[in-house]
Amino acid sequence: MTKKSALQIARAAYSPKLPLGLQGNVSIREGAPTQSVSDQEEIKKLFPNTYGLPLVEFVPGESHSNAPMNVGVILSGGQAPGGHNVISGIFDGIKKLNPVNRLYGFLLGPAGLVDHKYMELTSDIIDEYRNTGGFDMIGSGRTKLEETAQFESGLDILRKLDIKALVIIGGDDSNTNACVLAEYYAAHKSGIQVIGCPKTIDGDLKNDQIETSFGFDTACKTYSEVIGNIERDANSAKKYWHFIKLMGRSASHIALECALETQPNICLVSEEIQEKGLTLEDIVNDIAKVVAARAEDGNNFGTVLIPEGLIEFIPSIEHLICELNDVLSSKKYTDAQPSDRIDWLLQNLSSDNAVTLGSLPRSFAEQLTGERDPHGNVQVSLIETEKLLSSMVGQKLQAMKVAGKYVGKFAAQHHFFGYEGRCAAPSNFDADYCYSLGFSASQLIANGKTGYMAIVKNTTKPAAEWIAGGVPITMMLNMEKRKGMMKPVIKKALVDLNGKPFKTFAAQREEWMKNTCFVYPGPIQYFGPSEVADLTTVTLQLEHI
Ligand code: FBP
Repeated sequence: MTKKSALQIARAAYSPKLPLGLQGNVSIREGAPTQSVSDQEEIKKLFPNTYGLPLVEFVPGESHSNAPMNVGVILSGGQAPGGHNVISGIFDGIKKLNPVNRLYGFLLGPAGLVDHKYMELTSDIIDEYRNTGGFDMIGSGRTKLEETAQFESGLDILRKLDIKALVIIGGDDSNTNACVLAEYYAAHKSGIQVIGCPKTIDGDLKNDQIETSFGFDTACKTYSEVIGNIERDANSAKKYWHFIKLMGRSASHIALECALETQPNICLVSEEIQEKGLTLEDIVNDIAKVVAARAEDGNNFGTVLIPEGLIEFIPSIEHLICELNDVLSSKKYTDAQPSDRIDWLLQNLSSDNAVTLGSLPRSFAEQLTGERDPHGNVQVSLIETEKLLSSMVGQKLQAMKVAGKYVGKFAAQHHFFGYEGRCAAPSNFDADYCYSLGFSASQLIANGKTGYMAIVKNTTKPAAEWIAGGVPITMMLNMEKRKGMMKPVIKKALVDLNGKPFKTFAAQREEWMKNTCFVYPGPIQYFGPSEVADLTTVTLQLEHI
């Protein structure tokens, strides 16, 4: 048996809180038919069997008997704290419906379904993982479920195991795939239901129906704890500028939430940089100005938060990435198999993009032109923007010094916080939220729903007042260009520059730049007063109170 930490042992006994509507016998309340956020005609045509379904809500109800059923579950994409609680919520939910019900986990993501790799999740396995971080119970993966052969192979194993419904726990891409799979199985009258669950630390799977994706709360708290510690270190020694890159892929939600929690001197917000059309040089100049202004007050230290996806939002680099995505996947490039990728690209890119690529430090250009992920995205987590920015700021300050415009000392430290937060033990919020999502998924299944995502609303209130239900995934779709073709996808939520979280930050940042206003959030509290242990993110509070 593997050794457990004291916290793990104590935490295993935690009973996640459920909304009132899911605590006893449950009834379903259906709303009016829905439509997609845009492109209604096209999406209706693509999803004739799952379009227009009503929103549903679970409320206290009568007891009724439930026929036995087997359910399958898949963890898809990047890890996020709380995944195991979604699975334990599904498990407890289906066992409550009928104790003979069984749960199967497909291994290492969607590939497990296609390759028929699975395990039955029994109560002793589930109990080992209650309230733990990570996805290691069944593993995760990024295989895209999008081809008929994959759907058919999945169908074979689902039929063999007599599985009635499959729950896919994933981000926007995985839930889009869940929607396509639900439609396919409905169109082929396979009798198999597909339900999605909103996961991602990035916080970009949210809209009118989804208040937050699970894992965002714990990941941001984990990063904020460490940022707070760094700020205190900076304020103690007063000799380093810390450049801290934060995970989050394209959207800056994580950086913004951490800024609201820790009040750093600078937090870059990619969406604002794009809107203002700033260049890399503009960003460097702005940071250098803050460093110089603080140096005048004798403060040769500070913190800069940098969202992981920043470079994709700088217009000239965005254009370059667009062309790189096409060129690097073209036959011309694969046939050439150049020994020096950068030299080859400098000769084969359009002239503007070749100039941009040529202007970047070689190591950075190498990172930018590296391998794409299975969805065709640049792997922004591998690009060291924090080092690029600090070295360019250092050069700028040197030039300012020569011109007599800067008198301080500049020494930088670099950090990248990403993987550290993705498998943290879920906060009370994520433990409760995820368990409720899993329970909600079991009810959607019991009520014969397919093409739905499990949701829980009213999450800034105490858990008993949360409202559990389901949203048809087609309601969240719009048409977007992907790899040169228009595809139905769930609209990704970037930081809204008119939203309260950004405005709250923008109203205070001038003061945070000049003065030292650091806040030290400390570690996640799993036990103790509710106002500390059950606290949600500032983002969620500002968006929903
Ligand atoms: P998901 O979108 O799948 O939830 O993944 C989130 C994420 O953590 C991003 O923030 C990050 O850019 C990416 O995964 C890293 O991917 P990988 O785990 O493949 O290195």
